[in-house]
Amino acid sequence: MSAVIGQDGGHGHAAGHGHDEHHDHDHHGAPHGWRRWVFATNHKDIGTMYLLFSFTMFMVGGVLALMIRAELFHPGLQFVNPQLFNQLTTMHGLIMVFGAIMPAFVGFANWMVPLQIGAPDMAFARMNNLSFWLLIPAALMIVGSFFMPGGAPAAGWTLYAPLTLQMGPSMDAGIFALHILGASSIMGSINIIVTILNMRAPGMTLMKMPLFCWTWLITAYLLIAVMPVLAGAITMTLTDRHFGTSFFNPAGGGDPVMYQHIFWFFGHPEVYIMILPAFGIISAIIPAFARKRLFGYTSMVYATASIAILSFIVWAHHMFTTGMPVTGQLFFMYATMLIAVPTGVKVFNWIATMWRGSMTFETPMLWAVGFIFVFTMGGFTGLILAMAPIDIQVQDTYYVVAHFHYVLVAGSLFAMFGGVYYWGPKWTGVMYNETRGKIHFWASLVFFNVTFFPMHFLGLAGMPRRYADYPMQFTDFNMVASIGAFGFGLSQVYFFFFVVLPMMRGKGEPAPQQPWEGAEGLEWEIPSPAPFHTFEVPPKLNAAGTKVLGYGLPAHDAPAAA
Ligand code: HAS
Ligand code: CU
Repeated sequence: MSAVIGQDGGHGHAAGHGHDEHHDHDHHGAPHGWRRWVFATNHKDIGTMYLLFSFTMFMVGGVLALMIRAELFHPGLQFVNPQLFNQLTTMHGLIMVFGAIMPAFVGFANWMVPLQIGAPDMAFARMNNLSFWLLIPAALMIVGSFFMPGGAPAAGWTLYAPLTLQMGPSMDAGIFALHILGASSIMGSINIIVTILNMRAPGMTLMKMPLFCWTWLITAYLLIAVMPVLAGAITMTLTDRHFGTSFFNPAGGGDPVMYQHIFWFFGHPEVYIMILPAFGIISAIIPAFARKRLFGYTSMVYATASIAILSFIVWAHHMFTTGMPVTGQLFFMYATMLIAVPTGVKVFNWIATMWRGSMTFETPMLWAVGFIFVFTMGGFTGLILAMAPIDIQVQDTYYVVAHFHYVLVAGSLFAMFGGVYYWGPKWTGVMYNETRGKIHFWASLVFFNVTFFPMHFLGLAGMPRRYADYPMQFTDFNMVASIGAFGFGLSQVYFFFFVVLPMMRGKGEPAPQQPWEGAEGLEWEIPSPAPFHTFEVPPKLNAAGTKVLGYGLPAHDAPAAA
């Protein structure tokens, strides 16, 4: 981020910002001081802020997780009381989903979408600024809710009724924060859609666009479709709490199961909102280090769209134990299993891309290959949960906890780490230390599995989730999981101090314009670090849309000579 943190003030030489013989090199550089960030309208700066914000929230959510694991290290209550434990699990989920994973992917989109399509910035630069700065009050309200009377909300990240109707004022703060986060997400999504549809460089057709942009285009539509559904669910919760309605309050004839239907109609697409951009990052990394073009590009696009469309008809696989009729169970079971097909297409295409490639395993590739193994494992347990007779046995046990951490931590998060190592040299202008990157990867992979693999067996043995205590027979695997969790947490502290900070401070080998010889795409056609302004004049592209042949509008588009 040195280029955009002001070291060279974005005065990187002109090659990347569309200079031609008439374009002078002395364009205005990055503004200095706090104004640069508070009034940021540059997609790279806003991307940087999103990424740093989400890493901070990842650390906060991680501390809550370590408090949970400390308590669960041994049976009995040692550190927290059950009420605080319920607050910890609720806030860990809310912070990781809405504070860490979703903003991180918006950060990647801000940095990479304009660069990958040859656009000078996002379409609505000021709305982009607002999308980011809304996160701060929302985060302060969510984290601050621990210190409100009655403590933080303790109804699960799903904010289930009728529990939410019994919570203190922090529930209202949580609802307000989620409304703000939803508004931020919707604005971010509108920005991404308009940028991709309206601002691609001439010749960059949709079917030539990098898959990362495709996954985000589809994710953005998902977000716009489902964030209002969440807003509806939590607004009805608010009116039940304060305005005498009884949507979900059984005491007034309301139905808590209706809340679950509305929440999961949002909630399941939401989990795909957290994985589709990850698929896009993996689809960028694997071809680069296999030195082969992505296998089945078109089928990848259609598979992504299929996953998104199917995600609207599977929501009740989270509700198999709510007394659903068998016909309902059968429908949601088969519809959910169907999703394995397009997801499988993606996994097979990544494997086919690597097949007979000339592969090297620099750190980004380690994360990508690690992702395929552990995400697929999480996908398979998802399929197992999709089978109602099995789910009825393990619903609300640690088996579910294992599943979603394999797809979210080893899925979404591993892909993000891969993306930071892959695009970080372009963002900061320096290379990370390869040895340290490999230490971070292997420590994370090992400790992740030590933490969450035992949870499959705890769940199969019947250990319920969201309990502060458990009977003696679950002790061993909980101890193993807690040790793994602290190892995983320390691995991320290592990542921050030994990989992220040095890169942000420009400490490392200078990054060449093209650090990865097999990588293709417009982001590798500009200098490292990326100059403050890029593609101010539309680039002329090669047929594949991966190389810049020159700058300037195509003859027929050039404005008529004065
Ligand atoms: Fe999930 C619960 C089912 C993917 C996240 N999931 C959760 C929760 C979260 C979450 C956060 O059906 C807990 C929420 C809470 O707090 O209660 N999930 C699936 C299925 C998939 C899936 C079928 N989940 C994700 C992703 C997530 C995520 C991605 C976040 C990033 N999940 C469930 C179910 C529950 C659930 C139940 C409720 C459990 C309960 O009781 O509460 C699929 O998208 C996975 C597809 C991927 C694969 C692997 C790759 C495919 C390959 C092709 C070969 C496939 C074969 C199988 C051979 C399947 C390699 C083909 C078989 C066929 C039948 C076609
Ligand atoms: Cu689901």
